[in-house]
Formats: sequence, C-alpha cells, structure tokens
Amino acid sequence: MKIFIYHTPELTPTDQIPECAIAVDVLRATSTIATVLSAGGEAVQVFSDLNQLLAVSEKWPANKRLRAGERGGGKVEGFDLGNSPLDCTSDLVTGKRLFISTTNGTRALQRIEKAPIVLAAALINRSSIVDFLLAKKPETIWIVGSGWEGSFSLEDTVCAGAIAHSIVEKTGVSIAEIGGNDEVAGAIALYSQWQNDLLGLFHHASHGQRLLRLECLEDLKYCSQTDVLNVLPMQHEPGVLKS
Ligand code: 3SL
Repeated sequence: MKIFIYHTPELTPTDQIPECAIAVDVLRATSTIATVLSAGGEAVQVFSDLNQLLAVSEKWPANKRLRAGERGGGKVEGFDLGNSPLDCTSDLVTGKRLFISTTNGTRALQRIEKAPIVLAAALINRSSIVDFLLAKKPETIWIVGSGWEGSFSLEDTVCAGAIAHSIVEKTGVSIAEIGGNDEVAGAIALYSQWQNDLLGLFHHASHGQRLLRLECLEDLKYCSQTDVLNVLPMQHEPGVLKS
C-alpha cells in the first residue's frame, strides 16, 4: 500500500487513477454522508450542480427522497435540508435517498469518481475506512481533501493524517514506506499534534470559523469526534454511495 494525500481536488493528478480514492470533507459533506448511511439512508447521490440535482431527483418517488443543498455554509432555499449531519436522524432518512450538492465536498467526490474503489471518509467513520484498507490492501490509495474553493483546509488534512496515522500504528510500517508523497508525513504530524483537541483545531480552521459565525458549534463538536460510526460509504455507481 502507498498512500498519497492531496489537499484539494485541484491538486489531484488528472493523468492517473489509483486503485482506491477517498474523498474527505470533515466540515461537513462526508460527515453528513456517513451519518445518513449509518442512520439507514438508502443511498447518497452527489451533484456539483443544483439544477442537475433537482432534475435527477424529480424522477425519484417523492416519499423516498430528500434534497440537500448547501452554498456558503447555508441551506439553499427550496431544499429539504442544508448540510448539517445533525439534521439526518434515523426518523428522517431511513429508506430514503439523499440527493446532495455542497460547495466543495461533492466536487471532491466527482473528481475521483472514476477510481475502481471510491470511499467517503470523515473523522467520525475513520476506523471503518482504516479497517477496509487493511483488509483490502489497495496498491495505491489517494486521500483527497475538499478544501474550500481550491484552498487547503486544516480539518480535511487532519482527517487524512488520522487515517494514515492509524495505518502506521496498526501495521508497524514506517511513514517512509507507506507515504507516497510529502503530504503524508505533514498530515500525520498535524494529526499527532491535535489528536486530543480536534475541536480546538477546528476553531483555528477558516471553515470552522465560518461555521461558527453561522452558529454551527454543535456541528463542529459532532464532526470532531473520532471513530464513532461504523459505516463505510462506498460508491456503487458514479456519484451514488451506499454502505
Ligand atoms: O464545502 C462543502 O462541501 C460543505 O461541506 C461546506 S459546509 O460545511 O456545508 O458549509
């Protein structure tokens, strides 16, 4: 196994495809996806374009669908939900497909959708991702942060580091052996420094601060938890993730 970490979709190579690609958007798209699938959602279907989401979801039975739209951290008018994982209760999502478009996270998933194995990771489901990787042992693994509109984000890189750190710890292989690029050592160092205060790190993150201005502290607290959901969101067809 060789792990490559890319901080944003824009930094991800366009001329290669790994055996396994993992999108990370801790605040909050991949945390929401993991929560919906863990709570009994039938699937999550991701879109970068809001109009395309509306057109495709229109063909789905109305009582079996939920539409989530987020832009700039807020809920898009006319949609059932924004992008808060805390809204995705079992009562609401069981048996339903969530059609979702967010500013950065859904773009990251679309960027890697051609890989043979595509996963969505957050801190809350980190151990399920790591267990899968250790069992499957893909030759090359890309972990792609969503960032914010093309820029680095602390929360996605710390999650990538949490995944790589756990693999190093569980296998005993060195960072040099497992790391395919310099970003891996950097992300592991970030996680090692902040692993006991991830919520504190989110307060330093520009998107964490944006969400705090939108009064989403409870979302930050929820998304900063590690290994609390046993769920593996995996792409079954382009753009459609199931557990
Ligand atoms: O950028 C994204 O895809 C979102 O996760 C942003 S937000 O946390 O919903 O504001």
